[in-house]
Amino acid sequence: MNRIATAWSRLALLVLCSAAPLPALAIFQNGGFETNAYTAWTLGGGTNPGLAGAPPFNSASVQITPGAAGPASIVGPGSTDPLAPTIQLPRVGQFTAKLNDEGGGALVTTLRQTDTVSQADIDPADGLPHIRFAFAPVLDDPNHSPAEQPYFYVVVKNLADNSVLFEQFAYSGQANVQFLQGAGSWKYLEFQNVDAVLPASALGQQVELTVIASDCSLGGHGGYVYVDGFGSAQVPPDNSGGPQGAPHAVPALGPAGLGLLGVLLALTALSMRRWHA
Ligand SMILES: [Ca+2]
Repeated sequence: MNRIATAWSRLALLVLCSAAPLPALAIFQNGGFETNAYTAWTLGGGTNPGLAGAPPFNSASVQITPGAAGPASIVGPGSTDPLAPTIQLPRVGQFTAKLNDEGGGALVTTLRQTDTVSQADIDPADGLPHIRFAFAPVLDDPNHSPAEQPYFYVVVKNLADNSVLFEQFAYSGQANVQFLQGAGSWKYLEFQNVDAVLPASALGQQVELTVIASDCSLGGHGGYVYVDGFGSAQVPPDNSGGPQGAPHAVPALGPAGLGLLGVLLALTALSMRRWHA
């Protein structure tokens, strides 16, 4: 009887072990905000005491004084932005997240989600995991000192060692970012597609994505950022009916003015070097 029982448990174990693994889900739940809510995301924030140090700013520059979270909303079909009239809303699908708002108060809004990088996040084109999304910052430009300006920041950290895998930063009016002129003193960028290539070692690791949108630190000027399409797949073309997949949202990427993406790629390369040295 014992031998039969053992045989049965071995068979059961064999069946269990040979069962096909569950297909891994691509990174980030509700990455497109299509629940018309911040389901699966954590909103937070506080107030902005000003950035630490001098440009170029990075994760060490970001300071948040604990307090109530800044505003956040979701924009839906038919939305327009009078401060940034050429932004196409919503960006992907029916809904797009809007972190922070037009008002001042030195408020900071943070958006965060932790997830595990899986095989489903590997792009067959290069065999590496990717995190992709689209963002469009709309920031008042009161011409304060750089550390006092409204800003946008996004970072992907590996939670195992808190290393920065990817980061992007821009403050309002930053000279090497090709901001468009919005209404009044507002500046903005049309949606930019971001493709963050993670190292192969990120596979199986927990990563934390954080997006921050901050007012100016002096309290009088607002700033916000639209974000959408978080995941590992290519961000689909927008709803503008324009050329499909054309990088029309990215301001001129000439070698003399690489602008935001050039700076950010350099920042990324720097952080990779720093953390993988
Ligand atoms: Ca969406």
